[in-house]
This record gives sequence, structure tokens and C-alpha cells, in this order.
Amino acid sequence: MGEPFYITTAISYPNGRPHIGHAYEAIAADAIARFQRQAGRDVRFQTGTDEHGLKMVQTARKLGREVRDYAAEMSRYFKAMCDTLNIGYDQFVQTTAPEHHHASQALWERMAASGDLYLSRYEGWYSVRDEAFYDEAELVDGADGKLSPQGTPVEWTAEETWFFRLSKYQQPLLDFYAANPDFIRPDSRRNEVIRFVEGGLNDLSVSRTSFDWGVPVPGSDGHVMYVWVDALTNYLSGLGFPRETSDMRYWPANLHLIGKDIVRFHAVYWPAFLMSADIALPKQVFGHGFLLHRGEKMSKSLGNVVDPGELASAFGVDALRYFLLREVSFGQDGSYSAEAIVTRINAELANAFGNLAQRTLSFIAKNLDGTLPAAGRTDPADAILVEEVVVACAAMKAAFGDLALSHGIEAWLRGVHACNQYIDTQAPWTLRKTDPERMHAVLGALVRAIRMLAIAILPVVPEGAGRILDLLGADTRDHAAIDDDGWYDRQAASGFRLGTPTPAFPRLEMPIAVEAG
Ligand code: ME8
Repeated sequence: MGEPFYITTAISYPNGRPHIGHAYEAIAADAIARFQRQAGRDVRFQTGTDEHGLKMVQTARKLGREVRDYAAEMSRYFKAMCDTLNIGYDQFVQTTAPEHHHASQALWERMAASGDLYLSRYEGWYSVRDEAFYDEAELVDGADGKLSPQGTPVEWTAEETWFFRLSKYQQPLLDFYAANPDFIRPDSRRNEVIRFVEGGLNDLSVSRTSFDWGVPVPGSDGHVMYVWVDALTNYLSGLGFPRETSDMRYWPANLHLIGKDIVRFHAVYWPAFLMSADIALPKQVFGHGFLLHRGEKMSKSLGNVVDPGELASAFGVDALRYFLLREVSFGQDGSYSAEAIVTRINAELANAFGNLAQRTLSFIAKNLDGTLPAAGRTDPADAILVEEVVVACAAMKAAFGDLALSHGIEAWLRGVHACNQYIDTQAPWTLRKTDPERMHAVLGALVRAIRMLAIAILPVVPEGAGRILDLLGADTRDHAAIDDDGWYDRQAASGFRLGTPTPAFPRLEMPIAVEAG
């Protein structure tokens, strides 16, 4: 086993079914987890649902449901989404689990032992939609009163609560950001956080008494923890904290992958809680952008909240995964629509790569009875092609290692395009009659290239790329194996035979039903 790599998504509020934003985050995290596994890391990938808080209470009440049952039911949709989208998580945390309560109380007790918790009276603004407290100065004027900086309604709350001495951590946090320039990414988020912390930190209200749906504060009847205190603790509770389990080797986390709207909680509150509890800080928080439908923010009232399951059944899981990671420059907002998905998938996945693999492999199946031809008469163009693909795959690896996902896929496409140009120039279908020896060498170079390209793109499109590799009998799928050019000769010498391929990445048609929404 290699060095541990612990990646987490945010845990989602199960106050409704998952939407495409949840799917986007899960897909990105899954691709990174698969990529790091290929690179030999001992990966732990965690996701889950954030089941406490006033938003859950109010939603369940509106629906006339028991909040516990409602949370449990909706959480199942999030799990099902992961199954549908090929999200290979290792742990799915639900914050209503007794072990999670226990972990949150253990963290609380450590913060109390540091003298960082005290009882006082809270009076201020709260947004239930964001589950966040805001300073008066941060609010903006809306048509019907004050709104949070995120544009959500706020209400005045006044109650006795526990406070966390966040103010004490202003300087330690600024020092930490300065010493760890990669802690918050991308840079735009980092600058926002630094400006916010430099502006001064007020102590944070960390318990509520006006409802009881949450983790009870130890030794303080009537108080439940502020939902973000317990929610953030999921990253530890999922490893067994406070027990010294073997899974604790994954702490500190390498990457908390979250959306841009919740960077403050992860890059300010969470490290402050951990400093107080004397626990190591995560290595990186990456705030990805928002996914917009045709450039507009999704909202139930606009009727453009598309169910990721519907998108997956309309276009295919691989196609959805590829589109989202390719289309959106990681870290920025992105837009999706059925036309954009169909256009992108047909051009790149179906035509450029799928067709390359399908044409080459079915030609071998049909004309050579599935046997991989031995060397044949080589030409410098063959080695040049293989080298171009090696370089493209290496560039993709470097980009993925740096979370530049769409740039990585772009680099990969350069390898795919090189193959298509090579086919056009070498015209193996013509060589069949005129120069079979030369055709053998061309097919050999193409099979080598297709195998490397399939391994490289596997984290993005595990199903289709996996099928191509299965067909080639290529079992080893990690980066160490990718440019092992002994593979082809061994495989050809072993007498291996390809089966008849079916297209791994079919062309898409515009579905009417999805666009109607
Ligand atoms: O914030 N595009 O849960 P959540 C991309 N429970 N990402 C989006 C998005 C969109 N349109 N909408 C939401 C919570 N997200 C808390 C997290 S973590 C300890 C607690 C992202 O269900 C959002 O930024 O509102 C967040 O990372 C994730 O989806 C869950 O959002």
C-alpha cells in the first residue's frame, strides 16, 4: 500500500433529493480518488449526508414528516445517486449515527478543555437556508427585508448559547494560511478567506436551544450543537475518531472538496476547531464552482433542478461524468444543457476516442481473427505516435495531480487526435490489400496507443474505458504500467485474441424529455 490519500466531499443536506450540483461534486471527487489509486496511493474517499439543523427540521415540518424518518429516506437517494454514477466511496457518513454523535461530543470536550467554550447570550442574524450566522455589516437589502450575502433570507435570533472563541484564532489562522499557501484553492477563494479573517473574527455561537434536532452538548441540558460543528466533525468521525483506529492513518485529510459557498466553514471554522482540539489540520480545501443550467442558478421555482439520475439515464453515466469534468474549468462556475452535453460527447468521446477504438479493434477482430499482429514492417511514424501519446498521458497525469481536471482531459485529447491523424495518414484499411506487413505495424502502434489512452481516462469514464481494457486483456491499469511498451509484445506473443467489440462510447441523440424541464 502506498502513502495514504484521504479525500472528502461535503456531506449534503438531505432536505430534498440530490441535484446536479451534488452529482458534480461527487463525480469530481470520485475521479480524483480513482486517479490517486492509479498513482499507487492508499486512498480513502468519504461522502455522506448532513442530517441535523434547522433547515431539516423546517423542511420535514412543512411536509408533515418526522425529521428522523425524512432524513433517513432522503439520505438513501444520495446513496443511490452514488451507486448510479459509479461513485466508489469507501465510507458514507450519516450524522445521525451514534458514533458520529460520540465523535462530535469528543471534539467538543477537547475544545472545552482548551478553555475555548463559554456560555453567553447570542443576538444576531441567522440564515436557515445557509445554516449560518451573519454580521449586520455583511447583509444586503432585499425586496422583503435583509438578505445574507448569499441572497438568502435571514431572521433575528436571540438565545443563550455556547460560544467558541474564534477571535483567539485570528492570528494563528493568518499565520497558517501564510505558511501553507496551498491550503485554500483556488486563489480567488484563498484571497476571499484571508480578507474575511483580516477583517476580524467574532466569537462563534456554537449551540442552539430553540430546537432539539442535533447532537446534544455534553453536560448542558437543552443545548444541541450548531449544525456546522457536528457536520465538520464527519471528516473525523468517519475514520473512527476519537478511537485510535487504523483508519486514523488517513488523517489529516489531503483534500476537502467542497463548493465555493461553504469555503468559510472549511477554511476558517474547521481549522480553528482543530487547533483548539489540538488535532492536525487538513492539507487542502478546494472550493469548486457552481454548476448553472443554461447560465442560470438552479432553483426549484425556475423549474431547472435536473435530477442527476435522469441525466444519467438520458445520456449515460460515462457521458455525464466526462461532460462535467471536461466542460467546467475546475474551480470556476460552469453551465450545462442537453445540447452542450450531446455536442461535446459526440465530438470528443464518441467520435474522437470511441470511434478510434471501435474502428481499430473491430478491424482486428474481423480481419485478423482477433489476434494482435506481431511487429510487421515499422516506420518512424509508429514510434512518434506512441511517444505523442505517452507525452499526452503524462501531461494529463500532471494536470490531474494538480486538480486541473479539464486541462488534463484536454491534454489527453491531444493524444487521441494524434491517433486519428496517424490513421488518416497511414490508412491501415487500404494497407490490408497493398501492404499487410505495414498494416500489422500500424495496428500494433494503434493498439498500444489505445491502451494507454484508456488507462489514462479510466478515472473519468470507468465503464467505457474499462470495457476497452477488458477487451484488450489489459489487467494492470495503473500509472506505473501505462507506458510499459513491453505489454503489447507480451500480449501478442501470448496468443491473446480480442472478442468482437461493441462501441464503448456510443453517439448521443438529443433527448426531447430532458429538455422539456
Ligand atoms: O452545504 N453546483 O450541503 P448542501 C455545484 N451540508 N455545487 C453545488 C451546487 C451547484 N449548483 N449546489 C450545491 C451543505 N453545491 C452542507 C455541507 S460539509 C461538512 C456540510 C455543493 O447539500 C455545495 O457547495 O447544501 C456543497 O459543497 C455540496 O454541494 C453540498 O451542499
